[in-house]
Amino acid sequence: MIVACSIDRRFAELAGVMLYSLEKNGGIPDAQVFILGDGLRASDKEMLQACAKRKLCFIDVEGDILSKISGLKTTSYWSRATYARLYLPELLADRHDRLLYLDADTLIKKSLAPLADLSFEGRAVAAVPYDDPTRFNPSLGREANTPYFNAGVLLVDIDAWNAQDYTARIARLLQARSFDFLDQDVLNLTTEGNFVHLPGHWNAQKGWEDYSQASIVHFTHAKPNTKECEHPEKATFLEYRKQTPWRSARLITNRDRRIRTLLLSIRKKWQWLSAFAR
Ligand SMILES: [Mn+2]
Repeated sequence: MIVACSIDRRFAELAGVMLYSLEKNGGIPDAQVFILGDGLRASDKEMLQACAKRKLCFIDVEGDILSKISGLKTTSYWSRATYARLYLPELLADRHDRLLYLDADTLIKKSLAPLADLSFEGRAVAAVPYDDPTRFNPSLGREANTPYFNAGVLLVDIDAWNAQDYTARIARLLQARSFDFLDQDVLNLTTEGNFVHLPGHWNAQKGWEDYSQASIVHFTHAKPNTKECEHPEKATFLEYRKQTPWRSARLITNRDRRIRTLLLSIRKKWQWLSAFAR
């Protein structure tokens, strides 16, 4: 099994703690771990590597991948890193393996080994469906009860994905229109409700009743490195964080985040302008 996470600098801290939790509790020491990074500095990569026991494989979002996604709409929430991950199964086509995509805002609490054995039943992806898909489907112009999954924990059968040309279908959708839940909407449209339904403990989101039963906790709302987060698993996050280079990082406030996002967008515009001038 291959594990992958796609981030820009703002998510390095969360990704670092996620990686630490993966090493501590994930139980898949032989899995190769890819970090798709948009604008990560050498120092970010060193800090991320310090969270892991195994050697991480960094892929920079540039060149070929970047040319595929440049021109697509990005916002402070939907970064280029979000798009880049959609190209991973194509990039790893020769691996004939399964790919576990994890959001940076997840925490691994129990062994992931069962996911390495799970049967895809001929489908290309496995994910945790929302109890109520009706809030997502209408804007996608499809039947309200079509199963719809959260894309923060996504298991992909690389061969089946490529056999069904998902990457090309995704690229066409992204060019054709905009979406409320970008990559998640696009992934759901592409699979057309035809995915393996994983039990909720593989992606325990806000409102999950008992986090001691969760295999993967997903901080879908306030992030655990922020002041305002009141998530029951924030304490676990902070405990794990003590074992990473972010051990003494300050908890982020709303104001910090606005400033960071602004600086990042200025930097990106600057890069774009200077590329254009060349
Ligand atoms: Mn997430």
